Amino acid sequence: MRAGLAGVAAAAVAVGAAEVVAVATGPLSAPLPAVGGVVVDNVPAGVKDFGISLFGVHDKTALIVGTAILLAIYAFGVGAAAPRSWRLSLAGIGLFAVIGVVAAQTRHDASVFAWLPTVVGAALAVGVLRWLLGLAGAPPLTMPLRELVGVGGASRSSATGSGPQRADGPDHDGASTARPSTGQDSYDIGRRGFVRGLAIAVGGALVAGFGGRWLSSRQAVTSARDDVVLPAPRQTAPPLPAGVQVPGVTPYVSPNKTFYRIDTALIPPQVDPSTWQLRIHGMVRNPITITWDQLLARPMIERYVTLACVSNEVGGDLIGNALWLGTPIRELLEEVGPLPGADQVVQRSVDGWTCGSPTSVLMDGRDALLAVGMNGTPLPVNHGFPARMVVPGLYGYVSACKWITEIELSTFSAFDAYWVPRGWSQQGPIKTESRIDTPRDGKTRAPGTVLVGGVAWAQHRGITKVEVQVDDEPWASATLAATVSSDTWREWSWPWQATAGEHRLRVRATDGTGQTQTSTPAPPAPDGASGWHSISVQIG
Ligand SMILES: Nc1nc2c(c(=O)[nH]1)N[C@H]1C(S)=C(S)[C@@H](COP(=O)(O)O)O[C@H]1N2
Ligand SMILES: [Mo]
Repeated sequence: MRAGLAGVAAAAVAVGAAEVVAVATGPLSAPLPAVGGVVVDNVPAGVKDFGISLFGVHDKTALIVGTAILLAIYAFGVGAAAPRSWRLSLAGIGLFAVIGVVAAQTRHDASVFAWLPTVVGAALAVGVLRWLLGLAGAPPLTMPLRELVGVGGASRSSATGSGPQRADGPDHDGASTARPSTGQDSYDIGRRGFVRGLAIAVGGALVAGFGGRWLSSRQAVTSARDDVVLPAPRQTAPPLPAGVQVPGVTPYVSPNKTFYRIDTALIPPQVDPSTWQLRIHGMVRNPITITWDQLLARPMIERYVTLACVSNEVGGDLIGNALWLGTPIRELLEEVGPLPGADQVVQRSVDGWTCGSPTSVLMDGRDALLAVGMNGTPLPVNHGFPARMVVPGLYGYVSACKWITEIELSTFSAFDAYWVPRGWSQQGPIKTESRIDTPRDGKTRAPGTVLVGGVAWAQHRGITKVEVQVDDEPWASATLAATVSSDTWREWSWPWQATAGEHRLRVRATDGTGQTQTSTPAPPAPDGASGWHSISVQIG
């Protein structure tokens, strides 16, 4: 048991120390985020509710916690093996190191020093494990340090051990305070000394881990972002008309702080605008590269656009509406001149993530933006600072590249973007959908007039009708709230004369092309959920 705990503490030290080293080598070079990133990119398509879903904030926490638990279990085994076979423990730590190094070194754009955090962490783990085992009163380890690094004779010393190992103990213990004592008393003080040692190791690991992560985040681009002065738009967005908002319904404009977030980045990329570049190349007549200053000098427009995630379930909240400031992507594309046949615009993020939009959609006159501002501020780091794409009418996974650094004109037959081999379709136009926000599912209301309300969206086609049905009654037309354009969602309301009892409410929307949203339920994969949102409400 104690040896197992010592293993867990040693692993904690490894992970914590690695975070400190990663302050210099980049946060993604630390083993936990590196391995987590490899897992994110390699979950097989078809692993239900995981591989086939796009990553939200909760998935990430679950992934990191899950990876940490697996590591703890593994480390317990590595520690527990030590008293019987130190060699086996070393092999276990070695395997941890190999996995961490390979993961870190194969991440997109990994630095040549990406291996360093894991190696330092693993080396410390060896020292900490030996030290704690000594404190636990374990018999001296059967292998001296010299042998561990591959020099000196491999002596199979007995479990009671002999002088040399003990003698070299303090050298690599790393802790001079609680050095192991030999002899009879070691077992007596072993227990208390061990608990103290364990506390020191775990405490040190936590301080190192969180301290390292904190230092990394201080190197973040927050101050560069604070310094950004957004240019004035050539065209400001039309002012919000009165009555865009229905009481009790989701805010028409989603605040940055609560705007949904979906991406594969375990740690959001920190992109310094002063070194940022956007390269537009591929099947074009005239490839160009623009800098941040050049981007800001381009004509900017301001538009409300509602972004939606293909993973959004019917009734779900992976959708938000913001005021974006950006330069029309069409003008940039006209400048580079796509060659005939270049039907896909591939967008690549600094972390290697890709998505692809139809060239025709980006050129058809809609307000597709290379955006730098969101609701009056520079893009938040989580939402793609310094620059991202926003395309009305396409799901985010095929159009909304955050931390964008490259645009490559290509073809759909030549290139599959990130989510395509993972089971999602190449084309992702947003489906016409609607949602009931008030009352909430399962709520109780008094009989009489109950205001039913929600949102409906069919970006770039617009919403022309929303209908509500109570139980099996005929569909009733809801009142559509004001809106600024067909590129945003639209709120709606319907005064319901509610009678006592349990009722089911359903909603359906009709878009600007006259199409009513399908009643046929479909899951999010491969190209977006469909079906009518329904809730049940208790009256009386
Ligand atoms: N670099 C990068 N951009 C990305 C993603 C990603 O994983 N990496 N996810 C996309 C998906 S699936 C969606 S729905 C939108 C979400 O944008 P938001 O997080 O700003 O709401 O970003 C898109 N852009
Ligand atoms: Mo998404």
